[in-house]
Parts: sequence; structure tokens; C-alpha cells
Amino acid sequence: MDNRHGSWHKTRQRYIGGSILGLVTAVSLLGISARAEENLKIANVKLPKLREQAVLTYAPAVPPPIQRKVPAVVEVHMDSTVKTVEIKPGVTYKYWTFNGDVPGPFIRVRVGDVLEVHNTNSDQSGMPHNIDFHAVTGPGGGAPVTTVVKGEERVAWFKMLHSGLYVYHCAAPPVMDHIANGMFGLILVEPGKGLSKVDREFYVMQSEVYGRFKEVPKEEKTAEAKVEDDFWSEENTGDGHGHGEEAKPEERGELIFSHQEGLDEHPKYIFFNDKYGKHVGEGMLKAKVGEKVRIFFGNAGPNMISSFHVIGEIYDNVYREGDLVSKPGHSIQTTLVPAGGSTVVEFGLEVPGNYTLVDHAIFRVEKGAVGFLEAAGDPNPSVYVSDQDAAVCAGCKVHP
Ligand SMILES: [Cu+2]
Repeated sequence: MDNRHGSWHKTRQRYIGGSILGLVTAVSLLGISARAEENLKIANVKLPKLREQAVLTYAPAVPPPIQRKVPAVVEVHMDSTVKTVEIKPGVTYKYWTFNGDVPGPFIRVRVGDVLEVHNTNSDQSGMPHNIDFHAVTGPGGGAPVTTVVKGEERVAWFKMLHSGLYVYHCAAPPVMDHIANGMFGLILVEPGKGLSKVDREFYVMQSEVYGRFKEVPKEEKTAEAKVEDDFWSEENTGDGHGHGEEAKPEERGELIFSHQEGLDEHPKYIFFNDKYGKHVGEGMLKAKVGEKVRIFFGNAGPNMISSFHVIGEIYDNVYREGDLVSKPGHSIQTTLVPAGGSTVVEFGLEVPGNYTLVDHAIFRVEKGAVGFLEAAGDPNPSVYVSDQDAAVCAGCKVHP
């Protein structure tokens, strides 16, 4: 604690870093403190006159497009917290989060804006957290000037020099642990002329979970668990798979994060947003035939490259790697999304039914990398017709 206290005093010193604004101060008040104003004045930084609070949304929601045509200071409040989530029926995991959700909030700004980040920490463990925005130009993407421990707040201003879709994540050491535990999200920096109009936008982020279950000695198991153990035994399952959606008895309870599993690149789960089946059934993304949809897709990794595909669709436009400056690719089936990277895909919906978001490294579907977009509407036999009704094989995870 003493060290942390010492470094807190150090961070209170005015600091001018290498980024375009690269300025940070510690404040305890909402908005800009007198100290912050003084620091900006000393550094001769002129912020845009216009100021607004960022509209923050949580997956799969996306904030509305930006209508203004002039730069603004966009105020964003980020708070680190810990939250236990049932990530699969019978399985809980203690996520480290930004603003209590995984992925963290979707932030939408415009190129030329100044992002005013207020970073706070409510994590009871005392662990420090910060934010590396891939949209920020300057050392660490802002991480070194946003580090906070419990009870602290730091404010920094970053000018958005590039448009694009960018990942942000906590980069407090060990950085991989903070990302693997859920501290990531997306920030969209719209080009000056904005994005083309679509009917619906969605926020989806792929991420891996690394962990091990607590061993429960057989004698401590409930009678029910023992019966299930027998059900899952070698003799009963043969090759040991194919018994449905529920976690196996040995894969129940609290999943404890494992750095070693991460090092071995052996994810227990791979999710589209924070849990198994988040966008399956009730949580399906919804749209209508005739609409044009856009998916802002990020890959937090920390290890895997995603082969992002929507079964039954061909992307009309792919803004590869989140590049909103170059012309998009067209008529693309699957696009690569690197760890710590993103993509923007757009497609029209011509035929009703369910479309399946997958990482086409297809075994990952069983680890959770699957979700659905439901398109409601009338049949369109001029595009898709058959001499029989649609039929689905039992146990199929990709064509419900
Ligand atoms: Cu962190």
C-alpha cells in the first residue's frame, strides 16, 4: 500500500507526455478541476469549445451516429469493477470489467474530437487499472497516464487523429491477465463525413476465457453430482461427447482464471460478448428482411485470430481491420480479425431466417464462438427456394 500511496503522490505532479495533448492530471471533482484548467493553460492546449458527454452503450447496442460537423471535447467516464457472471449454465467467472460489463462500453466519437477520459477504480482488490486506447496517439495509448488504484480518478485528453474502429483494453501489468479477465471494448472514431446510413448496428466482441475448475473431492460431491459423474463416465460416453449443452459435472462451479492456460493458448471458452449463448435463443440479434445491418466486430484475443463469418450471408462491405479510410472490400465470405483488432462488416438481408455469426475456425463454436441474427420477414423465393421445408439436425449448433 505504501508504494501505491507513493506513486499516487507522484502522479499528482503535472505531467506532459509525448502525445499530441499528452496531458494528465488528478481530479476529485466532476468535470475539469481548476488544476486541470491550469495545466491545459500552461501547455497552451486549446480544447474545442463544444463539450458533450459520450453516449455509452453496452453490447450488442451501439450509440447513435454523430450528427455534428465540428470537433468537440467528448467526456467519457470509465470505472474498473469486478463482477461475477454465470458465463455458462452452472459455471461462474469473476470478470474484471470497465463499467461493470464485458465488453466495456462502446464509445463513439468523431475524428478531430478530443476524448476526455475520466478513469476511476472501484475494484476492492486494490489492483491498479488503466486504459490503452488503440485510437490514441502517444505512449501506451494513454495507459501510463490513466493508471488508478481504488478510490482514485485521473483525467486525460487525447486528440483523435485517425478515424477507424479501435480496441481499447486495460494494460496494467500483467497486461494479458487484464485483457483475458474482461477489460476490453471498442471505440469508433467516425470519419469527418460520417458512415453511410444503415438500419441497424451491432456491437460484438470475441474473447477467450482461460481457467481451471476447482477440484471437488468425490466424497464431497452431492448424490446428484455422483449420478452425473456416472452419466459422463468413460463407459457411458465412449468418446465423451454429445450429451447436450450443459456443462459436464467436472466443469461446474467457479472457473478460476489461469495464467498458465493463457500461456499455453488453451482457452476454456471463446465468446461473442461475455457468455456462452449470449446471442442464442432469447438474446439473438434481431433485424428485418430488406434492412441493411452493420456489425462492429472486435477481437480482444488475447491469443486467437478470428475468422469472422456469418453463415448464410456474404458481406457486401468489409472495412478490413477496422479501416474506415480506405475503400471497403466487397462480396467477402470470411474476414480475418487479429487479436487486438477489429472489422466492420455490412450486409443486406434478403431472405428471412436465422443467420449464424461464427469464428469459422469451427471447433470454436463448441467453446462458445457462435451467435445468431434473426431476420424477420416474408419468404423471398426468387433468392432461396426448395421443394421441402427447412429441417434441422438434432444437436445442430449453427442452424437452429
Ligand atoms: Cu486492469
